[in-house]
Amino acid sequence: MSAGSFPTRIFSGIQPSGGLTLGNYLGALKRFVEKQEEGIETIYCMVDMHAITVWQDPEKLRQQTREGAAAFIAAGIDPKRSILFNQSQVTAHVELGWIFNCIVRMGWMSRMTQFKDKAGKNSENVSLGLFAYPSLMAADILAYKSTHVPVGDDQKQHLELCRDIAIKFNNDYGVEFFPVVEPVIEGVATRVMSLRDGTKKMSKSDPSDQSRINLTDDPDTIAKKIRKAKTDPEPLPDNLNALKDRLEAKNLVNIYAALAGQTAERVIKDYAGAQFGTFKSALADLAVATLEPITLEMKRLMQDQAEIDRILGEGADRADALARPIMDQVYDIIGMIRSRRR
Ligand code: AQP
Repeated sequence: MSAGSFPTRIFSGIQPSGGLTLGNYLGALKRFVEKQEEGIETIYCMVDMHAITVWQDPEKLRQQTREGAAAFIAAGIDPKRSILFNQSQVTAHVELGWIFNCIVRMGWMSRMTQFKDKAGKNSENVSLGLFAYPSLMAADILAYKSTHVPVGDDQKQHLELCRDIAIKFNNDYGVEFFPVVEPVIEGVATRVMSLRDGTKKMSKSDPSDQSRINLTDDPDTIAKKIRKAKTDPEPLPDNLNALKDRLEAKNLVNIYAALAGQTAERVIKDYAGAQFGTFKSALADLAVATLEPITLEMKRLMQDQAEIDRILGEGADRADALARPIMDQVYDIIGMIRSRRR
């Protein structure tokens, strides 16, 4: 079953494993808003169950979940038009996650590069949850029979796994039940890189705060981080090809293009021959102009945390109403007795 034979439904999520970054904004949030504006049914989630695959301080986790939700709303997600909630409030995710753990093969999981990157040399000591993460992610998506998933480039392999899980479930049970999802990885900022190392993704859990721009950073901090971003001594060239091996410079050009809504080709033409001092100053102005209104609105929203919790609860009720009938059918398909009176 391709995604095409199912009604279009968008799902995506972000982990509240820290404060959101410019990478999360450009690679995910900004695009979530665009999908909502296209009038497509959109379901967005703070995936708190994913966050605990590495240790989280409980109070910080609650705050980061609220702050993430505030970032969604401040960036333009309207909780009336989109469904916005936190994952743990809708139990279908973990129920289907377990079922998918029994569908997915160890060999498939062992090939997941994000696990290898995150576990590093410490793979004996990380949680089983971190290993099983992609199967829960497939459940997040398929609990709603979602057809399209806007994500950054780092999630591509997990979405391929989600497709394999849907196909295997459908084959194993002789049904055409789950859609084979389409990844939506678009734009110039599908992989925003660290400001300190052009080979590493900008990440909220990078130990260096200088490596990223946080959505909570004030204008001075943003400008300082951009000014200090690693570059090289050469001025900007007049074509993108010449940036092939200048990873840090290429990253800044891509960030500029994504923030300005321009192509990277346009940016390089406009700044051909410019020194980094000039370019970084223009980039800092652009980043502040884009992010400052979002940061201020997040701050305002965070003053009424009960309201954020209410929005998440209402979103969870709406999400549950979509997922529950799908889960009832899943249990029926796999042969589980459902005789409780609800
Ligand atoms: N650097 C990035 N560039 C473009 N997109 C990115 N995303 C994350 N980082 C970048 C996209 O944001 C969405 C949510 O990701 P996530 O926070 O759930 O998990 P992640 O991909 O593991 O992001 P982080 O910041 O690296 O989190 P930690 O440090 O906790 O592991 C996804 O669509 C992702 O592609």
